[in-house]
Parts: sequence; structure tokens; C-alpha cells
Amino acid sequence: MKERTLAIIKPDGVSQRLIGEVIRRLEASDFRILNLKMVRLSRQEAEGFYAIHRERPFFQSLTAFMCEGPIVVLLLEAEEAIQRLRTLMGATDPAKADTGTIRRDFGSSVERNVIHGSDSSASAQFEISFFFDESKNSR
Ligand code: DAT
Ligand code: MG
Repeated sequence: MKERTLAIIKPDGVSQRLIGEVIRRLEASDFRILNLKMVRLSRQEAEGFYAIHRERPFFQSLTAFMCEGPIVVLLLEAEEAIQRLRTLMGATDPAKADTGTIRRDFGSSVERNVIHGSDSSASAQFEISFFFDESKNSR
């Protein structure tokens, strides 16, 4: 089934000049980019995006990291997009991620792991509408 999902190239990905490499991998893997933008999150926006994690011990550090520089937000469409993006990304901790995944190849720690991807259709819906006006998402 064709699905939409949201990916974010995190500040460490942008600063390592990995925008092109991440997009290349996504397109090579048959993801269609329906929309994308570079933004710099305020602390409040980062906290809103990651609100589901607000009770976790790493919340402050995570939201500070997400604001340290620009990010690239991508609205993606593909067959089984949600699960396939997660597979391309690899496990949260780059040290535990499979060989050949984006996080394994470029991540430097469990926090600085280069890429975000929605983990379910409910989170994809929330995250897409967080960044994009739904009426402008078709192409
Ligand atoms: P994922 O990004 O793989 O969906 P998650 O939703 O559990 O992982 O956590 C969101 C982000 O929070 C993750 O990309 C990096 C950070 N994070 C998760 N667990 C962490 C931990 N134990 N220490 C520091 N940061 C963590
Ligand atoms: Mg997650």
C-alpha cells in the first residue's frame, strides 16, 4: 500500500553535508519526495514535535540538539513507506544499527543519529501535519 511518512535530516546530518547522500539513498530506494524544506526549529517547536518523549530523561538534550542548526524535513511517499524508511535508517543507536543503514554509516551517538523517521501511521499523520499544510502536499 502506498503510504506517506516524514523524514528529517537532523542538524548533525546537515552539518556533515549529508543532505545529498540521504536524499540519494531515499530516491534510490523508490521514495518519492512530495515536499521538502530546510528549517531551523525553536526550542518550543522541537519540544512540540517530540512531545511524546517529554517524560524521557533525554528530552532536554534531544530538543536542544534538534535546535542547534538547520534541519531538512521531507514528506515522502512509497509502498510501505513507514517501515521501509525505518529499515533504511537503522536502529536508534548507530552502534546497534545494521550495516549499510544511514545511522550505522553516519551516526555518531544514540542522540546524534542523522535522521528521523515516523514510526507508525499515527505518528506519520501527526508529524506531516506538524510541518506541512496538507492542502499543498499533492504533486
Ligand atoms: P527513533 O528516532 O529511532 O524513533 P526514539 O523515538 O526512541 O528513536 O527516540 C527519539 C530520539 O531521541 C532518537 O532518535 C534519539 C533520542 N534518543 C532516544 N533514546 C535515547 C537515549 N537513550 N539517549 C539519548 N537520546 C536518545
Ligand atoms: Mg521515534
